Amino acid sequence: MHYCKDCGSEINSEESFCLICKKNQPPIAIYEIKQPKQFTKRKLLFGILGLFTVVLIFAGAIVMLNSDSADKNSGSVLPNTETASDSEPLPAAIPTDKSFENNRDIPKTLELIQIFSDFNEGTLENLALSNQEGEKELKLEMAKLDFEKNIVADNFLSARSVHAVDIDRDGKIDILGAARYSHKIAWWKNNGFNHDTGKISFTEFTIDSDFKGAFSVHGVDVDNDNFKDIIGASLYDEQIAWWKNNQDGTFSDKKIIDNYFDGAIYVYSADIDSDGYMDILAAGEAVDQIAWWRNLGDGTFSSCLVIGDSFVGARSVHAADIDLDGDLDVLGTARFADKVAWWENLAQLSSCSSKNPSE
Ligand SMILES: [Ca+2]
Ligand SMILES: [Ca+2]
Ligand SMILES: [Ca+2]
Ligand SMILES: [Ca+2]
Repeated sequence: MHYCKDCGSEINSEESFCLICKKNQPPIAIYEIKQPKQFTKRKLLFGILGLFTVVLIFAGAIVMLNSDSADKNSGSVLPNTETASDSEPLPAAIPTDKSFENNRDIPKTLELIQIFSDFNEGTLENLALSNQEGEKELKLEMAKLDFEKNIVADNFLSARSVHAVDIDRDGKIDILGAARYSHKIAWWKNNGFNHDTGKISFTEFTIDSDFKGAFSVHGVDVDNDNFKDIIGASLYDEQIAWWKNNQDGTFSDKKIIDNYFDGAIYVYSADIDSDGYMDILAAGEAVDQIAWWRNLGDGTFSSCLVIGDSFVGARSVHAADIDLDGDLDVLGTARFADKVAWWENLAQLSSCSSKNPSE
């Protein structure tokens, strides 16, 4: 539809002549009256669904907020780290599941990012842990691993062997020693901590001062009276012997187990035959043997029983169940053969070397 620019009258859309003004008039405007916007069925459907979705989201948000509020007031005894501090602002994004993999806004638990240790003169100085931001640091001072020397005896000539057992059953560990050139077997009673000196004090008691070339000592309850007795090896006298604990801090005279075990240099004890009595084991450096003496239970022992022969320069002996079959096997070292060996306990042992006159 056209309109005359002078009188505003309608002009036929097919023409430009105004019937009122009687002259040609270009239209001053062209108005196009648009129809009211109509929704097609598809657009209407999407619109309804969209509105419904918005309503659902809004309703869901309200439910979540109510649920969160209910949890706060539920009286649950379980810790809730998210709500523990009401005064603190909540994180901007609260995760809806347990996956925090991509959410770097969530505070992380303490992470080990650095462990360093500084071994300085045998001392482990520090173990440090810190979180990722370095905000917290935990330092653990480790116990120093130093040792301080304390002299127990300073005139124990050619001291060769030491063992620690509670001789007098006072709950404090005492010390046994063997001195080759002093020919002595002795024990030092542990007197406990001395507040004046700041140290533990000991008192020496001689058990035997004529055990020639005393080379090895060991404390073991030979006669099952619950007091530790003493066994020893004499290199010069070639003896294996024991001293009974009289239960009053004194010991019996020497009791010979073997009077001729050539090069007796090391003594040890274990229940080799599992009869409840501690047997005696020894290394003979000159006879090149590892041997044992069965404890007969009445303070006496069997004759020497060889475990390892031709073990040149037998120097030490020990016992342990190496093959885990329930019995104690025997281990030994040979000084001149440069060997370490163990012998399986087969309960088939031969007697000692013919060098032993007791055989
Ligand atoms: Ca003691
Ligand atoms: Ca005893
Ligand atoms: Ca035994
Ligand atoms: Ca075994």
